[in-house]
Amino acid sequence: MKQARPTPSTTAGPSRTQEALRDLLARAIDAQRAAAAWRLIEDARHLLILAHEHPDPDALGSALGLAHALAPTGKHCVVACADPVPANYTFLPGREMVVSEPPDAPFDLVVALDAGELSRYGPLYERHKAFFDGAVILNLDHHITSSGCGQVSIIDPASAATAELLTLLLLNRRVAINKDAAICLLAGIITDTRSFEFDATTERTLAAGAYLVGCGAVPEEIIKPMYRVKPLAKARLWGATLSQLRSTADGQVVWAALRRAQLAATGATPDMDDGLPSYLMDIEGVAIAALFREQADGTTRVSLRAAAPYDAAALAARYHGGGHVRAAGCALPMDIDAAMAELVPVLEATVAHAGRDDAG
Ligand SMILES: [Mn+2]
Repeated sequence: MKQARPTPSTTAGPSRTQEALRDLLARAIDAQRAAAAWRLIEDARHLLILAHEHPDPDALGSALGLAHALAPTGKHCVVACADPVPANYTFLPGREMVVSEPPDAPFDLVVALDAGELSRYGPLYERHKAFFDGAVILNLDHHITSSGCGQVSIIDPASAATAELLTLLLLNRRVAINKDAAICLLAGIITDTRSFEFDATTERTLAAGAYLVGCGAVPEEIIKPMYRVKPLAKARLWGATLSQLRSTADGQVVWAALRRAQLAATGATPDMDDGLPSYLMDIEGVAIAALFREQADGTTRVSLRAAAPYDAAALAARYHGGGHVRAAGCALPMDIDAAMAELVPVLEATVAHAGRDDAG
């Protein structure tokens, strides 16, 4: 037997849950800082809304979400980004309105989103430095390292995404979040938390997500194109690579080789290994994972992943590479078989030493 699901009311206004979430989220932002931000927005008619260069869905979703929410209030919004919208961001309504070169309009406010330094807006900033350096700027971001680049800057590291912060800001002013705005904002939250998985996810993040779902955004319509849909060639490439997967040290070290012949045979492009190192790392019992990629010039690139207590960056540094403790990479000036013969014993020795230390 199945429990009947409550059918959402379509005629009445927001549900009690929506109202409760709205009030909770509206109060979750510092009132004075929100008021300062709204003073800038209310004084402006023509807004230039910026997403940082090499945009992710949080940058673009925040920019488009703000534009969708402000459009009904009579504001003229142009969304700009130095780089084009990635082709797989099909879930972002209004992505076709993002420009790489702003029109010659009398902008009276720049809203800079998801980065706290103007240089992060890339060539767009470089080309119009004089304009941006003289512009009134509202800066919203959630990166703890951001210095802030606006007359008003709200840098809120407690937000898992700029889109979360923006949701609070809009609700603080009781600005209606229409369906298109909700989809864009939810896309920012979902992708910056990898579907609410990363530890930046808080109760408030989920509450903002819940509110946006209540506004008509559907998580699956973001998650599926972003994380699950893949080209056939990519599936074949992964299959070819994974079928040759090797392991040692009782499965604590795994590695795979991605050869150029596999790319040719599967019709895949080199970027289609994206996600494969993490996939290796998620194999049960794995402490260190390596993906060896044969390069056109006969050298080999290696992506390394490590679980605590191992340090991928330190391992990569031995070969003049770098990165983070959990994920790093290096390039070896030798062919792929020589690179595996060189590096795999090092990885094996790394876990073996740790094993001895445990025993000792
Ligand atoms: Mn972000």
